[in-house]
Amino acid sequence: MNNLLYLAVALTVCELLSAGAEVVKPVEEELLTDTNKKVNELWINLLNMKPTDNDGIAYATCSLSPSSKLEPSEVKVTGLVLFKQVFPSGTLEAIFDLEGFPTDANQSARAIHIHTYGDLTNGCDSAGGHYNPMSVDHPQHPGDFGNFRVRDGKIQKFFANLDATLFGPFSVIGRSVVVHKQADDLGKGNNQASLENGNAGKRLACCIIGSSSKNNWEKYAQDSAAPRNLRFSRRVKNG
Ligand SMILES: [Cu+2]
Ligand SMILES: [Zn+2]
Repeated sequence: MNNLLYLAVALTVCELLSAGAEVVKPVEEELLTDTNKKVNELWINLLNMKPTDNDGIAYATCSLSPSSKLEPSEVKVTGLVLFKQVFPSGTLEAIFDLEGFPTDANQSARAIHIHTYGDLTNGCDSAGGHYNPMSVDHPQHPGDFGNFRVRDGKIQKFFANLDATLFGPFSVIGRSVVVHKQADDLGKGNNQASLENGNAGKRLACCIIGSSSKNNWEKYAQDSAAPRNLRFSRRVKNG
């Protein structure tokens, strides 16, 4: 009789334990999922990463004007630089569409960079040096776009894979794009300035990079006047 009683008690305890386990497990899982979600949200908010519009795609527009510090005899460069990047790890795409350069052949290539400040109160001169969040030498800065060839007074270029980003703590939104009078020596000039700015000379034109809707980008993607290699890349993508 005693043995039967022990068995009954043991069975009841087992049942209670397993019932308890069934109750505890989902609660623990829910807690974990909840904690994960909260930590993720915290990171996203902290880094201000997730764009809330455009289906997670960030767009930026920079509308170039000639530097107010230029001599009257200098060329007046205007135009647009457009950026597009898909959240969170897509590479940065950019369209450069600039005009106002001399139209004669044998033009020097022109350097274009992202500079630190979106401050143009003293023309392009108040934009600071190259944006350099990792304290590295030129031309390893995220906005070292290199040299651009001038054709018929214009620069038109599409890039699909740039190093700069529109997301996170190193976003270039609010910083500036500067177009220079000369070519970039790409760090090979054998002096300190070469490792800071590529000796690209006077700042001809600049703009502040601002968040934008997709309108400008989409207009270009459909426009026959879009940079030649953008049209080419579209043809390739569309198959
Ligand atoms: Cu520059
Ligand atoms: Zn640089």
